[in-house]
Amino acid sequence: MLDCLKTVAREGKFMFGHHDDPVYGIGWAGDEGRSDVKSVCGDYPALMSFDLGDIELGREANLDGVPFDRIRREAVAQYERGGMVTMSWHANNPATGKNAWDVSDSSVVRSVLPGGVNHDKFMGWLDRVADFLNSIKTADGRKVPVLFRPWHEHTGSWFWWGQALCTAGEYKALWMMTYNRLHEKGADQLLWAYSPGIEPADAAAFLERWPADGVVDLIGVDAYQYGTKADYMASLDRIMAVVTEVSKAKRVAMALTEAGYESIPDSTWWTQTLLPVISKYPVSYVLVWRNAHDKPGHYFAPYPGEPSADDFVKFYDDPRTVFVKDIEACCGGAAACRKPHTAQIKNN
Ligand code: BMA
Repeated sequence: MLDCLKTVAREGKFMFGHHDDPVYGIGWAGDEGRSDVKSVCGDYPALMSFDLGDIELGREANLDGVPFDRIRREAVAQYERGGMVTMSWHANNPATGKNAWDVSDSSVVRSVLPGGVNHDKFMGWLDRVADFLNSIKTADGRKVPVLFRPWHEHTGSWFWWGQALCTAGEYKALWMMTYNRLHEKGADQLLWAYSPGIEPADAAAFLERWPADGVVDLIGVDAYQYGTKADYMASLDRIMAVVTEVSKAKRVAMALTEAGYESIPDSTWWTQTLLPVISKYPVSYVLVWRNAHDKPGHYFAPYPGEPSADDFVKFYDDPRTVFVKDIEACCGGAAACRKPHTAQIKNN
């Protein structure tokens, strides 16, 4: 999977990704074989993203109501069609029992570290994450590789693991504890993505909470448009230059781990805002957030009849974008990357 991500960027292309792509969209929820992106351009995204929030509580469905069984099934299907899967985790606040956005207390990260009052409970949460990820297997028992993206947007202060809510040392310890526990549970099929927000002013600030070399495979940022096109293009350009510098220094892949313009109030956003900036940098993928079926106006990808849909088709047709049908030609696909090297040698 890492080979694929790197190959795509080396060829001057990037994969398109969409959160919760095959499980709901505008005007539908739970249908099989459906995707707003596919309805618009005839192809699934190369990368699909899902969220693990609420798995730690042992729930059947995640924080947005998507059953974990369905997520597992869709992750396997995406892998088998040659595509990639990434997962974020909006983990509940382990101290207060409220959600990930509860920032009422700045001792929460400390409380889950060794010696903290919530440590034992939290290790149980990590085990549930590991068990779920390890359960995502093909029919012949191969674990599906997943780009895991925990503790994201941590340079902002809206999640309990955010900048003002813990020290750099505590954040790093949280990352390492997560990494080590998942490895102890055998989750060696994962790649790890480190994705702050747009806050870091330079490479040093970007690396302030860098957990350690060797425990991150891909870096990126979550960067949404809120203001004008010019402001967004300038801020995206600035932060992608920082990400590129860090990616070269640390020899890790890079991406735009979340992006979008809620309700897409710009009918040429895909080819006139996103593409011109992103094409300047060696990104492996660009991922847009979900098309909520139950939150009016909360969508980031087009759907049939949506005003930016025609522009999205141009974006799809651009030789630089990679969707699932392109991925096989580009790098052989995620499944090919998982072939053991010895088997490849024997076959040659
Ligand atoms: C946010 C919003 C929320 C959602 C959360 C986790 O950005 O989309 O509605 O619950 O992500 O997916």
